[in-house]
Amino acid sequence: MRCYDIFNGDADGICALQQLRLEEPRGATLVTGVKRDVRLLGRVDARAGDELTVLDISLAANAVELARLLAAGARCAYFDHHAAGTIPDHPNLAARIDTAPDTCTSLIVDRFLGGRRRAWAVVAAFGDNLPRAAARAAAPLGLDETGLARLRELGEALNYNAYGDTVADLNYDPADLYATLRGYAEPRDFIENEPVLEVLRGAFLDDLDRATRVRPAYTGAAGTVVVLPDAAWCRRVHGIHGNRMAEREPGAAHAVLVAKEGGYVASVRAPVERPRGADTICSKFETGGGRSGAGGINHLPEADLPRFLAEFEKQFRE
Ligand SMILES: [Mn+2]
Repeated sequence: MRCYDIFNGDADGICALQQLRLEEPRGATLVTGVKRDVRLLGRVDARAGDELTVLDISLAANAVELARLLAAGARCAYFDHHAAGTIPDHPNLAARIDTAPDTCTSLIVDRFLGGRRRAWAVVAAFGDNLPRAAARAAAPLGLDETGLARLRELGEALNYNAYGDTVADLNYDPADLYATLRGYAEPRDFIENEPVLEVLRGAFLDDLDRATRVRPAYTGAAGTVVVLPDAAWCRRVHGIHGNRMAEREPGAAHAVLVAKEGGYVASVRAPVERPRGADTICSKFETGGGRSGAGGINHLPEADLPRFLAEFEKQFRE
């Protein structure tokens, strides 16, 4: 019998596993990746009797592979908070899925464990940008303001670490990060004894500082468009940079483009105060789409940049 621990490489996935394995240690093959790499079950080749623990990746995105593994006779404990689609009714599947907007996988695991590793769930909730849920969960721990702030910093740092196109873009491979974490029962001791938080905070501030220094490709009545170069730090920080700009200037639209071979990956945010039109502009390009408040284009060919800037101006000029 072999065990596989399959988890999203962000704060939520790592802290969900941390809680479970502190309670029930087991040697398992770790399967993880960057935050957006959610189709992790495709990498697992399990046989009858093997045990899979799956954390913080959408069941909908893994449905075909999950069916394959269950049919092979594997047993699967599945914890998640993303839209699941149809949950298979299979005797070897124990699915604990809650898509409530104020929960995350680590809080679901916390409930499952009766709160026995609560501090890690608090770290994860902060990492998943659920500060109110995190503070609620932290209440029984009796932390002072500094103690709570440290958990928040760790959650946000672990979350930042997971952004990139491939593991090579990241400061730490999430599997290594978990291997370092697993020796610590309490996040407080991890923070004090390992350099990880300091390293990630420094890297984050560095990335953000570099992004802030890039002069916009367009500024006008509609908002701001920034084009970042083809580099690992840009793939790590472009989303957070976009959020920060949007919060600072809620009346304006924003787009962040990251250069890659032959073109750009684009993310577009409608003005926070008028969250409409991001999907409209992105859909005008072949690989674009999204929601009204935020959209993206997977591959914006280099030659289409002028047309993108014109559409941006037209869409968001009031
Ligand atoms: Mn999550």
